[in-house]
Amino acid sequence: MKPVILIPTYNEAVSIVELLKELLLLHESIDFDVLVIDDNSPDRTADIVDSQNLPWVKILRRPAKAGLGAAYRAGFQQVLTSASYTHVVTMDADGSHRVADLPAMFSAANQVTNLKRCIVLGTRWMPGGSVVNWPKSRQLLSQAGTKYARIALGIPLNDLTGGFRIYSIDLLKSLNLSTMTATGYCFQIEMAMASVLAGACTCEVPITFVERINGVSKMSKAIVIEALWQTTLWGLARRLRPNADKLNYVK
Ligand SMILES: Nc1nc2c(ncn2[C@@H]2O[C@H](COP(=O)(O)OP(=O)(O)O)[C@@H](O)[C@H]2O)c(=O)[nH]1
Ligand SMILES: [Mg+2]
Repeated sequence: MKPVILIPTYNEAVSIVELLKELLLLHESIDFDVLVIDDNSPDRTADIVDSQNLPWVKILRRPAKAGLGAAYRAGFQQVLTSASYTHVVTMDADGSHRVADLPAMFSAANQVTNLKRCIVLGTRWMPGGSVVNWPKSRQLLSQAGTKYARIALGIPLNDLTGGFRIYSIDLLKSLNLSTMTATGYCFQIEMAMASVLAGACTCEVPITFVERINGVSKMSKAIVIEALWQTTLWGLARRLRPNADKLNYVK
């Protein structure tokens, strides 16, 4: 197993240094690379990552803030050009996704290694999963988002809006990433839907999500509206033209 961890950043100068410190400890026992995808953060997140001088950490510098979905798609395209990776991890920079949960997720990904298309979801809303220091309003929004997407899209998973995941390279290679439309956080819902359409083996691992200590959330009303609108459109499309989605998302 050789994973690469993709970490999108926008103004995460303090958080990313803390996260890299924790990843450095894990790197002593597990061989992985990191790709930080930075949208030209004004707080110079990318330069600060560079100054850490960690040979296993690379940076993809993008010209301007263009949303989480666009950042991840660019990161996927970059790592797919390398032949050395077996899995791609997606992880927030702000400490909400704990390094402590990674070993269990890696081991879940390893157990299904012979099933070539596979997605492991770090899940908050299942037995053993939890959320620390998130206001009740954010918890309700996240739970309602997952429930709505589950019903609208018929995806039998418990955390469709979370971004702590592992994709097998074979799964990512089987997807038409360029036809994906989500710019914001609903990219996570679109990826879960596309993975299920690609026939991926799915596995959920309970995680503890801890609200950030440093920096500020980039969540906005526009992101919530995009998610609601897109999910509704995807749901209608699936009902009206059930096979078109698969042709659109899966190569
Ligand atoms: N490159 C990039 N990263 C982003 C963008 N929006 C959010 N992020 C990153 O995505 C992760 C999750 O964002 P965050 O603000 O913590 O959202 P929240 O946890 O839902 O409040 C963090 O690492 C952010 O820095 C963006 O437009 N571009
Ligand atoms: Mg966060």
